[in-house]
Amino acid sequence: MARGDLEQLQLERLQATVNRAYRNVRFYNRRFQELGIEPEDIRSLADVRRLPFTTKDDLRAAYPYEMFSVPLREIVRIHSSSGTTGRATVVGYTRNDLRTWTELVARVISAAGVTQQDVVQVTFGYGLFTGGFGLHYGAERVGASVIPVSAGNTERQIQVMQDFRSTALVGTPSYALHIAEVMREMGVDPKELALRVGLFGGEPHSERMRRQVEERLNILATDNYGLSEVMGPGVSGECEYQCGLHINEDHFLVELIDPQTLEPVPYGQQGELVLTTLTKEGIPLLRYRTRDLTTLDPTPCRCGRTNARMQKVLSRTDDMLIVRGVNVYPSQIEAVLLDVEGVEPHYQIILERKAALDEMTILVEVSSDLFTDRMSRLVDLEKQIKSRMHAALGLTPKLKMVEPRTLERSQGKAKRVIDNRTL
Ligand code: DLL
Repeated sequence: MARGDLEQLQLERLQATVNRAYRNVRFYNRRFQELGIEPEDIRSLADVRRLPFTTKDDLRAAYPYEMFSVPLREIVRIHSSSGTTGRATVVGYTRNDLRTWTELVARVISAAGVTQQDVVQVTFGYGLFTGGFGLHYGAERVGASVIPVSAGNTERQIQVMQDFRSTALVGTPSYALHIAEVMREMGVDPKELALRVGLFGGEPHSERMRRQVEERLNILATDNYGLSEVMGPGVSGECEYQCGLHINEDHFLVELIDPQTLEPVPYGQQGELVLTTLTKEGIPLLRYRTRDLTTLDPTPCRCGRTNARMQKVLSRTDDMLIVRGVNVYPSQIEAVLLDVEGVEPHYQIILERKAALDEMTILVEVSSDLFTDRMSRLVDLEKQIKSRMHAALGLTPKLKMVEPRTLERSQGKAKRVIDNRTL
């Protein structure tokens, strides 16, 4: 779609969404009154900036159904966030919402090159988490043969992969690496499998981590992004060129803001992604602050798609760690570690406070031959990582090198940071 046509469609849909939110959701009605605006004030796409922001806390306060803009009898599906970082948030879908969701995930899956010829193995959990059901229906919509294995039981996953000749793997990137590891232990050669493509999402993973997944499973790995509050997976996804995630802009209006000043950030610069839903009926969201940091590129892609692309999400405004006053993102630590030969893509960051001082320890798995070799190699590696950490972060963490398979593996999203400080 040409930009002009897209913008016209977006404006019509934005106006409808604003009307729906204003009339049916008390929270928005109140916020409009506080701001002294009415739906009729939204005359252009730029007017989106006059609308109120919505945050995760607003959704929490509305628990469970206060944000719904339709009566419960029109809601046909309910999902929820896990609530690990606070009270859970609940999302409801109307029949049309489910249709849209399916369609948008199908786009993401098609962009990765998956067709009705493919056998898609879904390793996301089926449950309140949106990953399993979201990818499942999208893959069915494409016409692929879908295997709903769900999360866990890694040996069985591999057995299924062998016997059913799965060609596409769906899950978190960290679980994909774990599958590769168990394959090696079982003596299964990925080259002998039918697997050719992987659709990964739900958690950040660096470019280097992606390459490791690709090498170890002998596949092309694409990244896809979404969040349950806004819909689940299907917000954006990469095509086979792997150069940014195409945003489904006909259903989501994107803005990028400076998380401190809340002012817009120009193309190419990093900012917090803010999304306004354009077609959702169950829970229309205006200017939802995702806390995810990215950059936007509005230029058309080599693949021919004209919608804007967002760069891989590597960090969030709320995952920044402050260690002895130094700001550190886990993604920076991952970047340093995976750049060093001999380091495995499994690590954990542990924070403690000793005598009023922060202490950061990084547990990192290194290849097993390092433990059987001369001790000096391990010492050299440690020195090398420390000096690179110092250069990149401005601080030198403690390092603990451990043997492969020491750190706990997750079957869903990996837990990289354990903060034991009582601040
Ligand atoms: O993780 C939805 C999803 C499922 C997306 C499966 C893709 C595949 P939530 O559990 O609500 O929803 O978590 C949303 O996870 O705000 C990001 O911080 C992070 N996230 C999701 N996808 C990616 C990704 C699902 N591809 C939160 N890269 C988001 C980086 C991601 N972070």
